[in-house]
Amino acid sequence: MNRSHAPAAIDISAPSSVLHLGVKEWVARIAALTKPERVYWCDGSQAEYDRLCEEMVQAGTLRKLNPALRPNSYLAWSDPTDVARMEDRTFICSELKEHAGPTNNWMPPAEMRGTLHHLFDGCMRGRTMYVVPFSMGPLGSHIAQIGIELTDSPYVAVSMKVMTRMTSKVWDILGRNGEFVPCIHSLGAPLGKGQKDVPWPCNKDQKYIVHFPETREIWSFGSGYGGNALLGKKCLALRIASAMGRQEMEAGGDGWLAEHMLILGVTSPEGKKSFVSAAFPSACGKTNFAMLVPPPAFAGWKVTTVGDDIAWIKPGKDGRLYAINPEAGFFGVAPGTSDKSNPNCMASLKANVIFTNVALTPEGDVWWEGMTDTPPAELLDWQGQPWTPETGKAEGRKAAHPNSRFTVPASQCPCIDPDWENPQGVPISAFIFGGRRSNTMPLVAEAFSWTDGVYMAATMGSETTAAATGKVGVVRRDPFAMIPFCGYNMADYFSHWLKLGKHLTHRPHIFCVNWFRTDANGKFIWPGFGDNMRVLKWIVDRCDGHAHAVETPIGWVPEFDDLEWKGLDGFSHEKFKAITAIHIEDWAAELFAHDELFNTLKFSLPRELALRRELLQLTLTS
Ligand code: O2Y
Ligand code: MN
Repeated sequence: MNRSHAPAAIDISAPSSVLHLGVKEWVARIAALTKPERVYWCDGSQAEYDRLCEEMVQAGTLRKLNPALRPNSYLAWSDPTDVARMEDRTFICSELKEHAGPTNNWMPPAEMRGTLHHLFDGCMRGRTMYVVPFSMGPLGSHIAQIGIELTDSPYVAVSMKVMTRMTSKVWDILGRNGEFVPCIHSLGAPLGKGQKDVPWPCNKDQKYIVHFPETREIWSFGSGYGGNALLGKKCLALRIASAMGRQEMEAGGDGWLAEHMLILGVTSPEGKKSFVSAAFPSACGKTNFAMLVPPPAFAGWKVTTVGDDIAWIKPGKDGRLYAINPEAGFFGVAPGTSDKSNPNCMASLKANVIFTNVALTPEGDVWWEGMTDTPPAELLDWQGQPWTPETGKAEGRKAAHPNSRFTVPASQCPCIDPDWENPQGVPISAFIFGGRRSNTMPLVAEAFSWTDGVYMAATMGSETTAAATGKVGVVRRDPFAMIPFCGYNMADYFSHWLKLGKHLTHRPHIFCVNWFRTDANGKFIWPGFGDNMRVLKWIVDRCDGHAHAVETPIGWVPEFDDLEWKGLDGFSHEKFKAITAIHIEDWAAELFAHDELFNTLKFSLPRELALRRELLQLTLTS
């Protein structure tokens, strides 16, 4: 990093409400290392957000959208090399390699600290270092955690206001010696004297997203995008938090779960309310499910959203599990989101949004593939280039980047649950695990037991899509949809789930779902979207003990007449059979793939899971 000319002494003094000496010392230490031009302590106010956004408009990072069409909203176009999370640059630096496990990148902590020290030395030169105090989860909730992010990106600072509870009230919660997770982020793009900045600074050569689970620290270098840079989300709320939840059980406490799960509420016409939490890998319609609109035939049923991506789940004194959404906003994928696929999401996006890497219309609004059936006649694409439907098609060029995003307060969602900020959390009746599978997995199945459910989730797989990988239909194992997000050894994570379940007196039921079985022409058989309500109703009815099911080798499944079909007249018994049948040949290959996964994790794989696999093999072949 650039180490030329020592910076003049800068004012790092904290606001008077910061009483925590550890925080002040840490900020001073990181400022001395990174050498910013100034340090700014954020208060999380609307005035501060508006001012930082205006400064970014002046700098060319943001474009203000037409206030008549999209009030108080902005568009950012990132550097084309900085468009997504980078799993190959993400590290879990536990003292022992086996504690990170075979599914994480690992480096010895001392070696990584040396690398980071070198990279961060002078990396904020010419920039402002923002001190961002935030709470993941409602302020003061016993399930919430405090983080402080130091970042040289104003885009990150304003995005953190949307995605977390970013407020100077955090200083009161911390007091003189409260615990916090230190998160250090730099774009890795220092500015020399008089050097003109670019709209989206980042480091094109070096990127590191590093977690130290034992000391609970996060260091991120080189990227200003999404999960690489908004460190409260994947880094804290999943990787560090998952390790914390297990450490607390290993230390003799109850332990808890940090999961890549949405949380939703389902209310029946009789007013009976249940909450479920569901994990899906990417490209499975997770946000659509979180904001599901029941079909007209389900008059009186209501689905409400507690969270769209992450759940923190703790045992309560009553032996049940309670979940909070640690986030305050949605950072969702734009392409494919429309009034048809997700009207609640579209309604959330009417104002106060930061869009990233979507296309710009001549009227000063946004557009992305799938937003409307007919694209606008002309646009500027996500790289600022003129785009028309014709040139887009001829050149195979999308108007919006496939991973383009919206950042929006969750409070704007019309179906937000009244309890979404309840500090006690909401009681979970069911866990649902889904994947994208053209065959093998049935529409829905309920596990026979907690252990069987953990097996179902541990062996989850999902087929790749062209948008995500370029390759279509390759099954990737993604246990619990946590492969990129577990902050420790995945096999130990399975054990943690098994142990936690043993201590519960009221265990949630566990289900797997698959909306994506295809027919001989490769067409989806199940209509999905709002019709997933039919499956959701069966799930909550099963939890209440009044829905029929039949036993299969993989779990309890509904018969045709066990689902509500009102309003879906064309769905025949044959189609139902095609999405629920268990084919022995498919399952032979599936069990082989489970074995491969378990082999990778064999050093600490819980015996229960290996035994469950054997039993499944026997029942499927006998
Ligand atoms: O590419 C990114 O940085 C965002 S990834 C993301 C964002 C919101 C919710 N989930 C995800 C994910 O990768 O699971
Ligand atoms: Mn996610």
